[in-house]
Amino acid sequence: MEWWKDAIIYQIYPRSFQDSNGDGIGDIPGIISRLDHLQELEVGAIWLSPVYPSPNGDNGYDISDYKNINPEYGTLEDMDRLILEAKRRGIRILMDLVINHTSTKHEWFEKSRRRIEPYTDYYYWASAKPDGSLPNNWTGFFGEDCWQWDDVRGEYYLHLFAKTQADLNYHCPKVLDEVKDVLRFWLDRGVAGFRCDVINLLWKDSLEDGENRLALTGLEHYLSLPETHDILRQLRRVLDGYKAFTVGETVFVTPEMARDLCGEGRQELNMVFSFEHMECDQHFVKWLKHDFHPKAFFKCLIKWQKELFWNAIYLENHDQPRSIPRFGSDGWWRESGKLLATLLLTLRGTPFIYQGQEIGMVDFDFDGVDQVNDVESRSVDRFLTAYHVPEALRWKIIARTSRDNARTPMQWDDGPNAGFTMADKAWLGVNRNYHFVNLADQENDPDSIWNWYKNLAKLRREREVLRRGDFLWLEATHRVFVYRRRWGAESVTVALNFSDRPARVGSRGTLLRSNYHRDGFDGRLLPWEAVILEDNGI
Ligand code: ISL
Ligand code: CA
Repeated sequence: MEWWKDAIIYQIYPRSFQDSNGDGIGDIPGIISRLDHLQELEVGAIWLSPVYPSPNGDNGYDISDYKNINPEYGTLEDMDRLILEAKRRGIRILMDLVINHTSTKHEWFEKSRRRIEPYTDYYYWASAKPDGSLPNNWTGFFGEDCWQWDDVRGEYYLHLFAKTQADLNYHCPKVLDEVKDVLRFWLDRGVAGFRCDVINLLWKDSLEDGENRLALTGLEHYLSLPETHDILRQLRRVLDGYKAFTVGETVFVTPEMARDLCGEGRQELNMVFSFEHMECDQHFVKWLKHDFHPKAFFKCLIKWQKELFWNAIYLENHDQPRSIPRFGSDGWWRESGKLLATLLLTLRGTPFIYQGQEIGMVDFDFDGVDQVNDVESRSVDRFLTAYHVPEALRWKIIARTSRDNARTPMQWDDGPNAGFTMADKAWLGVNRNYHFVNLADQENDPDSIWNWYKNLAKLRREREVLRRGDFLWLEATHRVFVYRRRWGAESVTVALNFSDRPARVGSRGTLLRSNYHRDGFDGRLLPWEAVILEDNGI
């Protein structure tokens, strides 16, 4: 079986993981110094959010040089050392491949805006409509329009994300050659594969107006088009030479679209990050949240478990608020943190743990938008201000949805700045709760969230059924989720109580794990209890 079907993958947001030189910014030597932590968690691979040179308009998702390392994070030699030191611990490195767009500071863009060949058509350039309005009516991912005027070129360029992120034009064949070259550059250095940023948006079929939508007008002109599949198959040919792995970040995908992107035999991606389960607490767009209803969440997970043979499983990443306040309960922090860990590590697919999740980190404790760095949050704040939304409401919306909720520095211990940096101040505010949410404390506490993650990682390694077994749901009510994993003669049932009240389930069996101290299981679950049962005689 492919290594990635057995592995747990850990996502690092380098800026916030570990600072080694006291400038307040996480870096590669810092990551190297923490590899033992990841080895203890039995991590098989690390997905590194971008570490390339970048003016940080979107913290690395705006790349200005694909073949180098951001000096804030270190050097190419540091990167080589990271690959080597990780390998010594049985850990592979996955790079973030951001090829829908580059930074407007990239040399390609600088040349394209000056019409220097062969770069002239590397981006989507267009002039205003005859009436002087923008080239089309599309709207961007960060809540604003997606055309920016460039004085040098005398045209507009397309940017589906921030205006410093110009979309690459794959109608120009040279662009794909460049990307293949980037792949080879990193694969030759020993990386095991890539997480591919917004990979289902690469191809824009035309720049015509889109049908008006509440958000993302124009989507039908670029969402998972056949030419994008062609591009992925071409990239796969390069990747196959190295037996490399890819997981695609794919926005707005249905299970059917996902199967076309990562189904066996498609020769495209190995798995995708889908978003549907992350959208079940929102109306239309992520900024309009409603209460979390566990049942809708369970139904969505069931649908994806059934419809896809294998996929990426995740509850957190650098774009999403933390999972405990969102799907669990602050009041039952420890119990619900362990329950969510149980869900993540017992569904079928490859689990992704996001830094800090393994110690139950929660959302930021900022007081106002001036403490927020996230380009998306700032853009949304401008958008809401333009619509005269009062400040208090703006802050409420942003505090609940900001991507910075997941980007505060990793909480290693209860020393200054949580052990993240020796600087007086970290680049982004450290959560003041680090005095009681930190790794060092949890290492000494057998009942900690950290020890629960470790324990489940071990169970997953020991029990093939948890990795390969098929998935069958047994109960999915407004607060209880029960499912079974089966592999040959092995059968294990997982029962989760997503509520502050006791609950009952129909399943019985020999107790393998509970996030409470108990000897046996009679069908009664305590608040936020998670149990794993060995099924007898099924
Ligand atoms: O934040 C989001 C999820 O709610 C999305 O709108 C997000 O922008 C989208 O998932 C794409 O994300 C990826 O590409 C962006 C970058 O800002 C994100 O950090 C990255 O994960 C542009 O490169
Ligand atoms: Ca640093």
